[in-house]
Amino acid sequence: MFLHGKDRRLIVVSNRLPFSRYENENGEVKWEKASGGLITALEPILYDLDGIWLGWDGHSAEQSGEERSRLFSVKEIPQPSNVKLEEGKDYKIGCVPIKEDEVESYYNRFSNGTLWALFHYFFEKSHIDLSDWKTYCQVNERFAQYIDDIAREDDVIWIQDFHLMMTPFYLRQLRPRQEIHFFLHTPFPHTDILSILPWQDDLLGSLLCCDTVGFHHKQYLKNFLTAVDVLKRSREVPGEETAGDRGPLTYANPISIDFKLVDRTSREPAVIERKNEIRKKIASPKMILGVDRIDYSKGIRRRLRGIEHLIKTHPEVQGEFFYYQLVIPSREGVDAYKSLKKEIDELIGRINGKFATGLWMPIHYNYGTVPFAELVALYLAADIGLVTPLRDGMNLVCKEYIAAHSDNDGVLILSKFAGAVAEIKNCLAVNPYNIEEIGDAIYRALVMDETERKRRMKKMRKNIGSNDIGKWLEKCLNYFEQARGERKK
Ligand code: ADQ
Repeated sequence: MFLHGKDRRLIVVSNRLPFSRYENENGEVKWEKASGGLITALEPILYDLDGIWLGWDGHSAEQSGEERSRLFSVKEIPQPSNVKLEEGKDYKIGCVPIKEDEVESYYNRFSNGTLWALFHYFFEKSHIDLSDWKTYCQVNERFAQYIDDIAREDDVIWIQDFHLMMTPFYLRQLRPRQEIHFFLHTPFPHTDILSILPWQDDLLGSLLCCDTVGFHHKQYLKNFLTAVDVLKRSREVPGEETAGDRGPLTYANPISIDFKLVDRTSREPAVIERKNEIRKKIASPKMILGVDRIDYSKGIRRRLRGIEHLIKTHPEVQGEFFYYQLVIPSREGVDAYKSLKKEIDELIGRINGKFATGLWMPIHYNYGTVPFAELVALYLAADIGLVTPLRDGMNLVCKEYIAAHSDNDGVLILSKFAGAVAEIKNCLAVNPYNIEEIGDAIYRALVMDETERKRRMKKMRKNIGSNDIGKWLEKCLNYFEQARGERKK
């Protein structure tokens, strides 16, 4: 993988860096590795291309002017215990500061409150507030200024996700000739939903300032093109003034995972041993696994009620399975997320209280991040992967589950509203709003014979294995190249 051009560097820009900085009670600066879909997908690319990652380090403080364009090598960061650096590989990071009140307004309220909710079709949760929109623009403009500080003329700027949708607009004003690309990791909603946002024209206008705009799914691309069409027919497009008359090249390209890494890890003797240990501990014939960032869009509550439905309709399964829900803490500053953990705790308590018999409990729950090898061991130990988001741009957990099953066994139950379902034909697809359908699909997975399980898993592995993160990047870079060619004409 390479970027065409000798001195061309890849600068990935996202709201959060893959490391968070914080100060402990003695005032010492510490770093912690963050997790989430965007990091899982992009970090291997940064290592491979020796790139630069620009973003917020999670620490709400102003930086001095001289630190502003400082780039750190990831090797310079005092390594937290949960980080294993890739041998012989490196990339650089640059920090964009965000003040405390901006964190609340730009990050918690506008990005994670307004935009995330709207883009995942939870429009009633989407809170519309002019002052938050202004802070969003202010922070997006700062990101553009920081890019302007470090970028060379030939660098490829790749802005990521819904937190930074206005950055292309500000950057284009500073850098009329710079190569600017954008990729959205969430769904792009239908115009009926998008039009709820009073500033939709500004967001669209900003994306039109890019050289390319990418989405996970062709439906999201279609929604974007429809919105642009409506905008063009209704009024002057704000971004076009600075973008000139060339519009961006738009594409759909489903993101993936480092399949080989997960597959290889699942074959390591220590991981197999750990998987055997997990199986021994659970003492139930079948294990079902759910792995999610805590988020109302992931459908955890309905999934738990699906399990309740299963036990009610098939009491004979009591003692025969064990559901393990792994939840990674997320967006603890956002109101809609604060109550979610409590609701999940209570629901699990209620279901366990109702159905537990002797030493058996249907649901076990872990709230926290687990190391990569442990996650792979859990995937491998699970007979059933239960992935039921109410809406998800892509979803990498289902792909990790498939990649970890180097034993060619296991059943994947996957939401019809996850972008990934378009590529994974041999899963059991469910409507995640339909509790009965989830329960019935689990039952079907529990009783599925080995031949069918293996037939399905082999097909899923073939598909995901041949469309991994390397392929995704290659395709994105080809689109960049194509846009570059068109620009020269
Ligand atoms: P997310 O919403 O974060 O990503 P997802 O794609 O499923 O969702 O990725 C979650 C990642 O976090 C996975 O790699 C998973 O292994 C990891 N993870 C989850 N729980 C964990 C735990 N307890 N310990 C350690 N790791 C854990 C966003 C979009 C998705 C899109 C991605 C990439 O919402 O739709 O797939 O970006 O574009």
